[in-house]
Order: sequence, then structure tokens, then C-alpha cells
Amino acid sequence: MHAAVIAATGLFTPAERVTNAELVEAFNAFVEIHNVRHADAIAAGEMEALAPSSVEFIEKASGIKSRYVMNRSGVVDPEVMHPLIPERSNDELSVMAEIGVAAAKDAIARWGKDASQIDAVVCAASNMQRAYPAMAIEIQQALGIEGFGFDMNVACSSATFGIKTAADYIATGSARAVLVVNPEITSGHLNFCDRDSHFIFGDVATAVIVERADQATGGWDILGTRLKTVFSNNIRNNFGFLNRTAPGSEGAADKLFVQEGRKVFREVVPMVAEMIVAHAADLGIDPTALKRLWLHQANINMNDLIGRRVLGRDPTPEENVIILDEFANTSSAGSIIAFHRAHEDFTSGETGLICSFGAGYSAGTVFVRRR
Ligand code: CO8
Repeated sequence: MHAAVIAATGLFTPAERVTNAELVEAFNAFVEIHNVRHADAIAAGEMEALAPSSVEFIEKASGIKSRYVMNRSGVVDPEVMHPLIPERSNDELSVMAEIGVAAAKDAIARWGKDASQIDAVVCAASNMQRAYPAMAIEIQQALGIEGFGFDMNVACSSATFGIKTAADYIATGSARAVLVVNPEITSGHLNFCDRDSHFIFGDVATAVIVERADQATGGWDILGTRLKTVFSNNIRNNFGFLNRTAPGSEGAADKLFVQEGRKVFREVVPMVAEMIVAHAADLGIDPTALKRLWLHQANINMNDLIGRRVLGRDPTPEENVIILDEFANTSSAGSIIAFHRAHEDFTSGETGLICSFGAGYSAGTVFVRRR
């Protein structure tokens, strides 16, 4: 068995950004148009009037202040209310592969080795823009990597499930280095007309290179990885290839992201905190001595609570890194952005935790130590 390290990470950030104020302005204009357009049905009690959104609610309930998006003009246009991303021909690099490649190139440059030394590509994200061929294989080809690639989807936990998969390939000798890519175009499956969730997500791509320890210089020892899933309907997206076989269901709200946010909050916080503490104990790590938590970035109150339960005290901003104020929830990429942005101050022997959680429910823990 070979030990594995996180050798490098990379980040792609879209050029366009939307603040809460801009998003709320568009949403409230949409609500006004909707309520006027359907005034008769609303007056007759056949339809409910929509209520406006508010910046104050968003910041207090989630901690989110802005988000990056692949397309801004559609998202802030009350007559459109979704990103506008033109379809590309089969001869062009697809948009999801493009942002995955950009993040991967950043990681490869930081790694300082040639892409030919990578043996496998895992594209792990909460949605794929098509069924096949796999995004991972397109990314593999664009980077000139031999070996194999495949897609996997574990919603917001996709990155940690991808890192665990990569570490297992390293352990068994199936690969010397694995590229895990998380291209998250969440704006494509977010319902910008839904007051409860229109503010939650943002677009981004991250990449992680996992390598055999005995050939790596520097990086982070992976001390342990653990995955957990428990079925729940509280976060769901029913979009899929069978939709067309159920006529009339195509435009329904559940074909985009839907959730019971309160229930998710209540159920996921204890599940994740217990998982972290139990995994740390099994590895002989004192969780209260962890230098840093790089948690999934869904909601600041969730991260505060998990941080408190794991560290046994109110975590400082350095101990519990928050990037969701700038990026919003970027699904699987969130904990990797946090790690990518805030690790330079670690010295050899210091330990931290990458942890993601989300739909499924699913959760993954990856304890790492600076080499
Ligand atoms: N503006 C003003 N008021 C609002 C708004 C709004 N936009 N939305 C709701 N309200 C009102 C409600 O009507 C309610 O009013 P009242 O009390 O009078 O009934 C009040 O505000 C409180 O509403 P909520 O109970 O819904 O608000 P919460 O405090 O629970 O906050 C959150 C809502 C922020 C959603 C919170 O519950 C939360 O963050 N929960 C955790 C969610 C989470 O972590 N989900 C993980 C999802 S990630 C994942 O795994 C999905 C992967 C797939 C990616 C999908 C990409 C699209």
C-alpha cells in the first residue's frame, strides 16, 4: 500500500459576479412582473402572490454577500432569471470541461510537474452538463493525460469523495498521481425564481492533485479519509433522462434544486460534527488541537456550529475559514477553495481537516498534515 499526499490545488473563478443587492433587485422586479401578470388568478385565489426577497435576510440567514457566475446578464434580467450559456458544437471544448481544465492547469502549474505524470482524472461535481462522454475524459484529452477518467456525482460532497477515490487508487498502485476536478456551474441548476434559495449558490471550479507520497516533494500527507451517506429527500433535484418519459413534468420546480433548508441545517450539523470527532479519534488526532477546518461552504451559521462542536470553543476566523461570503455555496468546490486560499501559514507537522457535506445526505472527511 502506498501513502497519498495532496500535492497541489487549483482554482478557476468566473469573471462575472453578482452581489446580493443586484440579485435581490432582479428577483423583486421579477416578483412585481409576476404578480401583475397573474393579478386575476391571484385575486381569484387560484395562485399565490410572490413575496419579495431581502438583502438583510440573505446575509443574516446565510452569511453570503456575493457570488461568481458564468453569466450575469441572464441572472439579473427579471424577464430571464437564469444564466445564458450558449450551446457549443461537439468540436469545441464544452463549458464545464473548460473551467475544469482552467482549474487543473492552475493546480498542475503549482505542482511543477508535467501533466503526463498523471494517470487518472476524476471529474467530481454536483451536476454534469451531459450524460456522456464523461466530462473527465474530455478534460483528460484536453490536458494530454493518458490512463483513464470518469465522472462522479455526490452533490456537495463530490470533492472529498473524489479525493478518497484518488487516495485509494494511489494506495493500491492503480495510479501514481490522480487529478480530481470539481467544475461547479451551480447557476445552471438553481431556481433564481425561488425566494427560499435564489441566493444560495455560485459558480467556480477547483482541482486537486493527489500523488504517491514516495514521489512527492512537499504537499500534505493524507492521514485518513472517511465517507458517509444517509438517504434524505430534504435536498433534491429530479432533473434526469426519464423526465421526457413523464409528459408534463419538464418545467416543474423540482427539476431544479429544491431543499428543506431548516431540516438540512438541523440534521446535517450533528451528523457531520459527530463524524469528524469519531474519525479524529480513530486516527489518534485530538480535534481540539486542529490548526484549521476547511469546511463545506453552505451557511456561516452551520460552519460556526460545527466548528464549535469539533474544536470545543468558538473558532477564530483563522481556525474556521469562511469564503462563502465572497463565493456563496459552490457545492463540492467550497471546502477546496477554503483550503486553496488559506494554507500557506502551515508549518511541517501541523494538521487540518477538509470536510464536505450536502445532498444525499453525504459527508466526507479528509485529515491532512503539512509535510
Ligand atoms: N428574503 C426574505 N425573507 C425570506 C427569504 C428571502 N429570500 N427566504 C425566506 N424568507 C423568510 C421565510 O419566508 C421565513 O419567513 P417566516 O418566518 O415568516 O415564515 C423566514 O424568512 C425564515 O425562512 P427559513 O426558515 O427558510 O430560513 P432559514 O433561517 O432556515 O435560512 C437557509 C434558510 C439559508 C437556506 C438555511 O436554512 C440553510 O442554509 N440551511 C442549510 C442548507 C444547506 O446547507 N444546504 C445544503 C445544500 S448544498 C447541496 O448538497 C446541494 C448540492 C447540489 C448543488 C445545487 C446547485 C444548484
